[in-house]
Amino acid sequence: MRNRFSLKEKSPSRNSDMKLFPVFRWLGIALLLTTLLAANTQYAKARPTFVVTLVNEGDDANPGNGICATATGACTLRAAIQESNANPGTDLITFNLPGGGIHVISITSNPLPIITDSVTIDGTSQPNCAIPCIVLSGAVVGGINNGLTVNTSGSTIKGFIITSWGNAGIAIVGDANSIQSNDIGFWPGNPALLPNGGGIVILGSHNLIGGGPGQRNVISGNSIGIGIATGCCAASSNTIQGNFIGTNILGSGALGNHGQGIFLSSLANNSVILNNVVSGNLGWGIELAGATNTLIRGNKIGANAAGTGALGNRLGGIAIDSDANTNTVGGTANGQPNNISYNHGVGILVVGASTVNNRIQHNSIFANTSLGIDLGTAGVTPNDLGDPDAGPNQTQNFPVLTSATGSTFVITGRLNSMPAHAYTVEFFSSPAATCDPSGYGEGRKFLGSKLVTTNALGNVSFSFTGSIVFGAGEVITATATDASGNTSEFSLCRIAN
Ligand SMILES: [Ca+2]
Ligand SMILES: [Ca+2]
Ligand SMILES: [Ca+2]
Ligand SMILES: [Ca+2]
Repeated sequence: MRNRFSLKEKSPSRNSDMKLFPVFRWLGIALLLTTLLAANTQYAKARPTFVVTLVNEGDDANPGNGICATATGACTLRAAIQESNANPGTDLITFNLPGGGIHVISITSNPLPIITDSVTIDGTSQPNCAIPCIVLSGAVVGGINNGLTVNTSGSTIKGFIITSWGNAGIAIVGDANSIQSNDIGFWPGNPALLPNGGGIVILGSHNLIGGGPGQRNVISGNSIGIGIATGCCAASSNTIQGNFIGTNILGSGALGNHGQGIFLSSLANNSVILNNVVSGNLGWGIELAGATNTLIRGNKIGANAAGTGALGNRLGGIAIDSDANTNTVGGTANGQPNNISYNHGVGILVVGASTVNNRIQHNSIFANTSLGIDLGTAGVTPNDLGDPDAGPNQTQNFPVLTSATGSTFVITGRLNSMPAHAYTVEFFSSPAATCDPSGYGEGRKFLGSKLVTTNALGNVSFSFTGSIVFGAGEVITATATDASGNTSEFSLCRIAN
């Protein structure tokens, strides 16, 4: 339709030009032909949209005939999925349920069909909807079922409230699917949690949970928020971006998942956890239980979405354990550091004999009740001479600061670690009187870093001149990171003079 319309509109204005410029005339005709051909191709590929008009259940009477209809002629979500599965290629399922307010699709008999063929199921299509307004509830069917199981690639699920499923709200078995704009584990405005076992469980690769600001999922109140590779299946290169995990829909209050906000097993690799708010959970905000090559960047972990107040995770901010290695928390570019604050417990825990090469850089870590970074045994793990000890992050020795001068922004200190090795020393400031009771600090504001190399005895002294202002009384701290990415605990606090 759009192409025909544009053809009619453009023809009159081009007539005069055609007389003067035959080349343009032929070019114009060629363009029109191309447009028409494209329109025909589009038409040939056009696929039926299945419009769900009934919240009740009911099987499709004739899957594969291109029509979503039960025996009584209605299109239910169950029938639409059956028809989409039977109709090879990507279909679109939209909604036009009668009435306003919240529409509850309560599954009563069997779980919905597994999605086995690419589809977009768009809850945002429902008219008169304060998105999301369509509930997929497992409260009646009970059992250990998933709300939706995506066993295909290239599908999109968006705009639902998904509650009360014994297993996952959404389980993704396939690759390259997108899950966006859903509220999972609660009804907005309803104080009662209606948890799923897991909000979203990912067992495939290259899937996207969330995305830009309009694509945020709010995943709260479940046993765990998001699990990657939990139970089976190597899962690679999945992205969790821009979601609220453990908070209300505004990101202003806690609505914690009962366990971890995000949990990655040892079968998860190359995951990207970007720009989420992971706060208010009763377990860890994020646990990397053996996961490798994870990038954790730009998140608020323990703070509210505005970054102005406390919504601490109950066990701590991030746990890196079970031989998880080669993970990165933060980064050197704008937007990559995380805000890890207000957690009950440590900011970042690294434990396990072979849990190594976990780089922690440029983050803002503050107001956690225990250490900002804790390697191994709880509490400050003392430096060992020459740093031959192994263990989590090789139990990397931390620097010792000997002076910090507010008027010149000069920080001096020394590091003893492995002989003739290069280390990156990062410097941080925190407001006055915020040093941990242990005397060791956290690091609220990243001031800069300096690359140093130890001598044959493992010693190096350094003097760093920053460009970021700090004043007398502020708390100055530092970390050391070796070339493999083993980051230390924070140093003893040095109060700037
Ligand atoms: Ca049919
Ligand atoms: Ca420790
Ligand atoms: Ca060591
Ligand atoms: Ca050590």
